[in-house]
Amino acid sequence: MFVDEVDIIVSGGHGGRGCVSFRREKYVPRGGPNGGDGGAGGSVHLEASLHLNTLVKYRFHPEFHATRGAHGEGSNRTGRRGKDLALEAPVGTVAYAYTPDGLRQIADLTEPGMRVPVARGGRGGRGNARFATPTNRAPRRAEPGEPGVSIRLRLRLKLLADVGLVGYPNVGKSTLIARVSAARPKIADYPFTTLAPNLGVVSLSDDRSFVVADVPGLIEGAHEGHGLGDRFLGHVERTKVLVHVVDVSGASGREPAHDLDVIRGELERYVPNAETLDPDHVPLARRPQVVAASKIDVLQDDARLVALRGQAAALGLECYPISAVTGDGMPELIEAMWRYVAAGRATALDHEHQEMRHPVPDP
Ligand SMILES: Nc1nc2c(ncn2[C@@H]2O[C@H](COP(=O)(O)OP(=O)(O)OP(=O)(O)O)[C@@H](O)[C@H]2O)c(=O)[nH]1
Ligand SMILES: [Mg+2]
Repeated sequence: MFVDEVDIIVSGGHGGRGCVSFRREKYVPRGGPNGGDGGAGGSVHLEASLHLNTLVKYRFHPEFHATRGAHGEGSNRTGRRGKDLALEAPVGTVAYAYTPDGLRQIADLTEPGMRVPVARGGRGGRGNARFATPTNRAPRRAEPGEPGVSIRLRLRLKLLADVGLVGYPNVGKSTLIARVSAARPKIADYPFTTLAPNLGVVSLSDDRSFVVADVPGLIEGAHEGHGLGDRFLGHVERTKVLVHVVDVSGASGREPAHDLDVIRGELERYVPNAETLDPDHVPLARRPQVVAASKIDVLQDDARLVALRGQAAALGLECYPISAVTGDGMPELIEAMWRYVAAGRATALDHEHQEMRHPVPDP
């Protein structure tokens, strides 16, 4: 099951209690205090994993505690620290903390292996050895451990892809991603074959690679919940270019130029979740877009392709006729994708540099 949003509660472990104890040994009168400190509680971390692609494991098991620290002991023995707890989440997961003013982003797992603490364990209490002073050489005082931080988090998976494939169902989006990457999504001749997004890595050469996302098909009215709805568009929110895959073969019975309009209309009407929106979000309808006229190997009538080309040109969009089955036109489409990806990455870098030069002042 594909789950891309869950709420969980995470708690760091309680710190161990400090100990009250005195050294007692034959021939050592008034040995003095030797109560050790309690161990700190374990912390909860989120850890980005490439091996997961859904948050489903948190759906039915939403509470996590790191272990508590052990109590201090006599002979100045500090209690053992509680064990940290690492919660694995797919790369692309963003964590938000619930605050009185709404959700606040606290982690964005952009790289595999990235580990971010989300709930610290409590400090261990000090043992009585720490309270000895020249005037009180036998303190009977020790501290309790502190409780760990406990917070409620929203986890939201927002796939990290450079290119998003959008279009009606059955137009060949999954066939396209299977052709250009090692992804092997289910492909079949009926609508809504794909029920969850798929990612594929396209490698043109060592330093030219990018990630493509194939998302479930859209239909007219998706923004009102028709078909599978438009919620999967959340997974192309972080892409740099959208590729409209439009079937020009005539087999769908629809007009390709009209299909393009409908999908662009759905992009226009897509309302992202304001609470979990990236700060530099550009509305999907304003992202760079390219048209892939698909299934040209079984093109019945040239007029459909001509009409789609005209429509794309009128909108200022490049149009690439392709067949994901025979491979015709694919190299040109991939090169075009790369151009947009490279341009998008350059702009993103520029922004980072700007921010470094003009850092936002602390409030
Ligand atoms: N002849 C031909 N058939 C194609 C081409 N691309 C895809 N198909 C066929 O079209 C059908 C649908 O392909 P998919 O890749 O599953 O389509 P999709 O867009 O992923 O569909 P959904 O997952 O339902 O949104 C399959 O039977 C494919 O074999 C193509 O370039 N030429
Ligand atoms: Mg598909």
